[in-house]
Amino acid sequence: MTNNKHVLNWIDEMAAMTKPDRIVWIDGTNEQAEALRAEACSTGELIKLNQEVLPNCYLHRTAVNDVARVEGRTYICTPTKEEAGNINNWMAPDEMYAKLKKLYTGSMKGRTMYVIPYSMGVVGSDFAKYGIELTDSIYVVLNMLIMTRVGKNVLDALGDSADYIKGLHARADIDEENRYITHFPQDNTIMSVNSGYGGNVLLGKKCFALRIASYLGRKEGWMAEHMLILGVKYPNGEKKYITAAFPSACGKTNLAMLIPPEVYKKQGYEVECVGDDIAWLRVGEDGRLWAVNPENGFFGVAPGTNNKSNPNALATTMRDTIFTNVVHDTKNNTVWWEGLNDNPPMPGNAIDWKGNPWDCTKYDKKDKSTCGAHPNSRFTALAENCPCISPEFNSLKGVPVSAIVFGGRRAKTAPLVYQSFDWQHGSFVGSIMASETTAAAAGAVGVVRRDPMAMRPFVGYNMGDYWQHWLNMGKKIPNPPKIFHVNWFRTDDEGHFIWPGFGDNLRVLLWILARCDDKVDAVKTAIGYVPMAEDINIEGLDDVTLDTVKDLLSVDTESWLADVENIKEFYAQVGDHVPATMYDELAALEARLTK
Ligand code: OXD
Ligand code: MN
Repeated sequence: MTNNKHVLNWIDEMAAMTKPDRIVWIDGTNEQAEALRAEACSTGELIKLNQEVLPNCYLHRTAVNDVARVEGRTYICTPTKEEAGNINNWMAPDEMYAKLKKLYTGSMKGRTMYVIPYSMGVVGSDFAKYGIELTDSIYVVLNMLIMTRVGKNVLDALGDSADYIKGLHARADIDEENRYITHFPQDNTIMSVNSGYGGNVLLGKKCFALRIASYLGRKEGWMAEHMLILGVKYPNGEKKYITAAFPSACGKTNLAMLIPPEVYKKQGYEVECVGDDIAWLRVGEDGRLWAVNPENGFFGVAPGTNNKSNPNALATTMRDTIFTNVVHDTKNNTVWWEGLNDNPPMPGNAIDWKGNPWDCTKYDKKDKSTCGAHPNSRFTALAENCPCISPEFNSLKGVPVSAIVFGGRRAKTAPLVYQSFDWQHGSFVGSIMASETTAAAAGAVGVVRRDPMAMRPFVGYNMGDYWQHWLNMGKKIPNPPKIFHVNWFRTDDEGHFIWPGFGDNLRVLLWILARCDDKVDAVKTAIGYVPMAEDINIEGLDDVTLDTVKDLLSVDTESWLADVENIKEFYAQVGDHVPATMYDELAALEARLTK
């Protein structure tokens, strides 16, 4: 499919090491994909689901020891440890290459090596970056065909260039003890071994589009962020775009596809999804920041997805989808997961994510081992099948960003929404992002995990340098987006969520966009600009009064001062690359709180 010597030599080298029986090039055609699906069904790697209810949908189960990303075994292999920083695992490139060589050698004997040429971003666009993934897993091939743009046109666009990301994935023995997800940013190389789980093996996603891309972005003057992208369409047809970063399990996919509350729908408001996980951001010729979603599909968490939480995601999964580690309803040959509906398949008709008969009557919410679907079970679905996919999804130049929103899961500290004073302060707000786990049963507040810009596991270099890159970018954007922070998860004293969330989050997004247009005032507080309670529209909300909103917007000095101490500890952990500017912002926050 190509005469590119760089590509051919590298594949020869990898094949000489892994020793596959056959090499198959993936051309992006439906005929080839169909043949691979049939082959995977014949070996049990995939189960073909009810084609009338779920056309072109399949079920896959991973090994039971291989169900999630493994941050502890994810490495950034820069020449020095300092470049990778304290937050990443690091190993010297030579040492890691030597270790991996042993694991890869002969690992594809008796297997087929698939060559997947893929693009992150629309092929030929300014944003696009190309990759080639070599893998011995049909599951990976079929997922990559959904999550990225795959085919011969990628090789044509690459031409004779050596400018592509090399990715080698081998399932080997799915041995946890020898599982490695490794990145060599200086070599444009990703190597993953002993896993078959999506986040570890779909190398275009976290490995390339975040870790390697963040490294490239710093070098080349752009940004790769763990952000959804959505468009709000106003009744007059005008559109504004927001990107938002939340730690995993804070509802990014739900926000990206939200359905406006009735009062807004009636007026003609619409929300369009551009992306649910990753944004690549560049400064446009017009001086604004522009965003594209480099992916082509959604790798979403299944449990909790239902007709109320995210009808658009559910609709997206109704065709052309690969489900991983959900319940198999063998009577209807369909799938089920916790939180889908109240009708789980009955004992005798249900196989759990491990492949064992499942008895839903024994399900106990507090005991994860009784789940039918793994809590991290997934759907891999095509973006183009999403009912609210933005017409700009395939745009070559992306969409202009009005607002960047950071968020976390905080029981008390963070108000429903606040605006940073400027880009520099906004970067600081991103650097202190955090989520709390609540031990609901005991009513106790759990641990705070700092997750700067939701990028803690995804920055391909030193976290302190990454923050400096944010500060530098602010100086390069003549007309930068405004930066906000939201918290949908404030609770009352009994631990109940106060804000309804889901579609009603649009009410907050509209305040944010009004601020971007200088159309609404705000109150200046120690942490930033907070809305006046009456400016958050609560029309049509039964359980939310003006007092509730006041409560949601309150800033509690005590808990913020406690947070400042926690931030100091975290900054110390990030180490001596933390920009002095961030320490200045932290000191300024503390001073405003104690004034
Ligand atoms: C994801 C994650 O899968 O952030 O998107 O873990
Ligand atoms: Mn993610």
